Amino acid sequence: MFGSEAIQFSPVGEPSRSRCVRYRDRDVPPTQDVGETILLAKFPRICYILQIADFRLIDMKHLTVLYAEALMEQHITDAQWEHFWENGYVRIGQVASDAELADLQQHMDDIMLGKAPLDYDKIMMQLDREPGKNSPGPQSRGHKGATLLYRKIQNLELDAYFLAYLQKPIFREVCAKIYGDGTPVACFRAMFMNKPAHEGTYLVWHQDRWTDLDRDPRITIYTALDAATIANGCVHIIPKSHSSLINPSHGSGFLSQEHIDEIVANATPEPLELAAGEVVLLHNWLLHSSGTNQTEIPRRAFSVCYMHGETRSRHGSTFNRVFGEGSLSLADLSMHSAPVGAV
Ligand SMILES: O=C(O)CCC(=O)C(=O)O
Repeated sequence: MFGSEAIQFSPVGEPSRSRCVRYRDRDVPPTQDVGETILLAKFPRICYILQIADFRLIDMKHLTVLYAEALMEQHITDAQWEHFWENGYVRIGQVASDAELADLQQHMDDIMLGKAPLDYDKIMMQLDREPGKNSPGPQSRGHKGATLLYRKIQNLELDAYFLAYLQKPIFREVCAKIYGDGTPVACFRAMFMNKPAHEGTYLVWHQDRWTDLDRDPRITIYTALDAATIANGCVHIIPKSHSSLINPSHGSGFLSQEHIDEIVANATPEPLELAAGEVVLLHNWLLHSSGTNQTEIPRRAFSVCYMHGETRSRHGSTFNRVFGEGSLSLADLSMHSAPVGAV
């Protein structure tokens, strides 16, 4: 994984790809102001924790940041996994730092307002209301105007801020648990779901599975970008409903009215109220639905469906790998501005 040359930071050097350290498949740019360099061989435990080859010379300040991050890394406990398997979901708390969360919130608005350095022709964007109609607009690529009234935005793995977030080590750990260690993982969708203030569209009860795929994705990681409450249209779930498919012939796992009358009416749906930044792991077959926003606080969320990297689409859609060989990296995004702290 690591080259054989020693890494030495030039005292005047700009961060450059050739000087980047690879840390868990990600390029980590060196700090700009270079301090003392040290020989990592003197610190075998640090090398072990960071998975950095010990023949490297590395900037001391940079190393300290990496080390602190590695020690603070979150992990999912056995009790949380038990909860997930039994109930089809589990809360894992906030993963982004407060600063990262603020960046994601701001950046999401910038994307909607057409101000982000993105190739908008590659981003699927859907308005919550099509102008002149009382229903959502088409789900198609391209910017549809500078407004915060978007319902859904997809392909966010092509955005540097959201890619850095969705590739966090704890999410890799989740995927390894679900699909097996070392299994390549692709992103079925990296999606913004929004209930704009005083707006929003009812989302019918469904399971997240698609007949277009040759196998079902099994994990969605859902991050609230704003506090989600009943009043602003949080997701509702039916715990323990993930053990079987309800309507396998529907292309997107939506339930029919008969299923809703029979299953949902006899279940006890729970509102998934979340704090801003809070993350929930959702089994893809967990029944869920969401309402509209009765408040002036938007209900923004970022939802990533991770699937086995070899999943194929019957209609020829292609997907980006996000973990394992051939993964998308920040360096692959031609028009990106690297997020602060996104190492
Ligand atoms: O955020 C919502 O309202 C629904 C999101 C959803 O259905 C999903 O992430 O699969």
